[in-house]
Amino acid sequence: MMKHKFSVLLISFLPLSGISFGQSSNEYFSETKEDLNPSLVLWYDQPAQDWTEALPVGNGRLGGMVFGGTAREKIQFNEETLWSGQPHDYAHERAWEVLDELRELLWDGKQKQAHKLGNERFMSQPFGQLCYQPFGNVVLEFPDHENASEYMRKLDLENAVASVTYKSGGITYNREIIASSPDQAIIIQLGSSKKNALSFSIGMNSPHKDYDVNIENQVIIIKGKANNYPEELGRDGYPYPESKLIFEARIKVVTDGGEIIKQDEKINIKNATGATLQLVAATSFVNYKDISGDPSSRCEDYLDQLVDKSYDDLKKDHIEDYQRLFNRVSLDLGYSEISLRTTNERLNTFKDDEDASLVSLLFQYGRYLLIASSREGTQPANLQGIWNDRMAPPWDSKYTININTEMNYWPAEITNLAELTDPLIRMVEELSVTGQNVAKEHYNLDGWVAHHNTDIWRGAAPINNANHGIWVSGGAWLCQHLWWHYQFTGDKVYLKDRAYPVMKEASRFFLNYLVQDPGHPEWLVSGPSNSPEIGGLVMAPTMDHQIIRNLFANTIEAAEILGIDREFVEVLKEKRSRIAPNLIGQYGQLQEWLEDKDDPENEHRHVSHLWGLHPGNEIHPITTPDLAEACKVTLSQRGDGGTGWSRAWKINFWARLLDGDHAFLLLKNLMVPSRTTETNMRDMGGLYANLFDSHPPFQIDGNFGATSGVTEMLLQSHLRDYNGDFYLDILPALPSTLSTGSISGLKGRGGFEVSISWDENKLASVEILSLNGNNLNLRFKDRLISTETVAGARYTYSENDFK
Ligand code: FUC
Repeated sequence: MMKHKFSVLLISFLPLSGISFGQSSNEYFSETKEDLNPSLVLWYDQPAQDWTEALPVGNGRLGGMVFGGTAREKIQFNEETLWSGQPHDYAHERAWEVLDELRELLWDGKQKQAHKLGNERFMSQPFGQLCYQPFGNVVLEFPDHENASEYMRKLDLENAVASVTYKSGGITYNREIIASSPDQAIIIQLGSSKKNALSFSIGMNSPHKDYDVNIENQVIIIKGKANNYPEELGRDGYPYPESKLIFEARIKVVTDGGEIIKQDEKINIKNATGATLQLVAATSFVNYKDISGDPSSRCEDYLDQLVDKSYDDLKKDHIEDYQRLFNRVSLDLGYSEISLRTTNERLNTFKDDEDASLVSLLFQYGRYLLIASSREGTQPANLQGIWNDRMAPPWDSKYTININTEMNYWPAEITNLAELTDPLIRMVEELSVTGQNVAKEHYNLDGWVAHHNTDIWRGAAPINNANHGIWVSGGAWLCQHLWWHYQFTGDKVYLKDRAYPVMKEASRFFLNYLVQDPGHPEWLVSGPSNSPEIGGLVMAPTMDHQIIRNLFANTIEAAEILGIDREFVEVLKEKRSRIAPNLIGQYGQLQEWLEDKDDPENEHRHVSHLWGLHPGNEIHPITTPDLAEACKVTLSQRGDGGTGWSRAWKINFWARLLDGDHAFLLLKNLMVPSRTTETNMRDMGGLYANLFDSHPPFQIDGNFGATSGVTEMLLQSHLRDYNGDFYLDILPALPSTLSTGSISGLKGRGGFEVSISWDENKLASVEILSLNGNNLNLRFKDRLISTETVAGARYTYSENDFK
């Protein structure tokens, strides 16, 4: 494994003594690159040309992409509820009439006929779901600023502030952009180093067909109606529900000196010293069944709340709110001189220099992006978080739940952002309602089920094509996140009132859905379903069995904790014990299906049958060494490439296999510049200049998967002892490249906050804060410390304390 090429240049570890990364507004104009913390700032010396170079801000509901132009600044923005369509039930009436026939066809080896019948009789109506939409653009034009020097734009993750500075005509101009959650607005602050030197125009437009722009006093208003679902994306004759959402955005302009002049659809500012632009936006969306909201009154209310607030007040409240979440975890992997280059230069050479601070930056960027795209009360982060500039976005920028949405939330609990799972938990609760009708119409069963995608209308029926759309485990997989939230927080009221009822109904569906396998009558199998998205419709894909086993186990444990549903628990236990087991095939690989038909040459991006290794917990090198070995064989066959999210998942797999260096190899394979912006399944994943994950094209899951993967190298907590107490596995997969560092504030299952520092692969210290007073099992390199704990107490150990 490569060593730090620059280890001699290592300057220091955080906190960097004597260097302050804080910045007050008067220091602003003199900032240099040495002032920027390389683990917490993305920066560039050129404006963004492409959207994937622009820098994202977000408050969970509103998202903005800041291009940072000098003569022309563009901030492309989104509001998370602006989707095409309207409330819609996608279930296909009486689809269940062909269910038995589908199973028979598959058992008879007639997959083609099964696909045909599935597509004719079993699919969602329409065949696809609706798409997320861009909202608009704020355009600022600065006459005579074409020739700029000393240009810098950056995104500061410590404060969640995007900014631009440059000189033009001897004057320094600066801009800051924040997306405030407490104030529900995107704020653009503009300043200049000379009094009355700031002149520019402000305009706003939208990519939707049906909208208009008006100016009232100092406010630009756009009102419109969402476009219909793009026809070029429609795939069948069944009409896509017409778009019904209306929207409105307003920009209020407040200046420091100068004049405000209205001109056509723009506002011109002349000779000001500074200006604050307050952008608010809303749609008529209330919830997945109700779109009767009034965007005008919503925008008015948002602006009213800002009336007495200065930019400094807004910024202060924003930073306080953001840091309450962000500051819970800090990661220090050291840095060197090369870390002081622009972010795009650092990305270009990471493969060779392995600059550890770029790893910390990517890790924290994932946390930043989650805070920016998923807050209590908002929609969950979709395939692009909340950032989308396309009317026909890739995969509709919706929620693909056969890996992508779940990956978005992998870092939430473990990196101490538990409350950010609220939107996901609510989405699952809503799916448990819409999924009931799908269970009825498609399977004639009680309980609920969701297939491989959902949208803002909470579609749960199988979409796109029978060969991959008929996949029954989407809802069951999502239930794992409901259970994790309990495991990390210990919140029994939440377990009883929210998680358990949803998990129980999901389990109820599978109890009667599983069927006996004709070849092995002792086994229960899933089907018709598929191993995402490979091999077509089948009976008995391994992944389904792992997910259903996990769902049943969690439901059983939840019922036992709550002391309810004894008989139901007995039935679950009995059925669970009969679900087809994991099998090892002819090459020593973990079988993807019940038949031993894996192709060792297949490098498909999905490696779904390793779900039991991660994010599941039924395969572990210590408890099931043979299966863990088989996972290694499978991973070696699939290779170390793939789309962005596929590489990110493999970081997590290798970390779970306790192989830190291989996990780091996958991280390196993700941390390469993406070679294309277009949709291409081939080996072209990586990162864009703004460190957005590239599928390609941009898809945010890989960012979150990377943050989770780095965490899994440093702390794991899914293994349990005979009493059910968790092991906190300290540095279980530490890559040799990251041999020195520290992390604070990670969360472990059972209610523990964990801080670790290590030096040249030796554990310097581990500090545990016990939140719930549970028993503590610490594991470091196969050595153990076990102790009872008191809630609120801290426990500190070093390597020598482990026996
Ligand atoms: C699944 C994946 C694709 C893509 C899409 C959004 O279908 O197979 O690679 O990530 O979701």
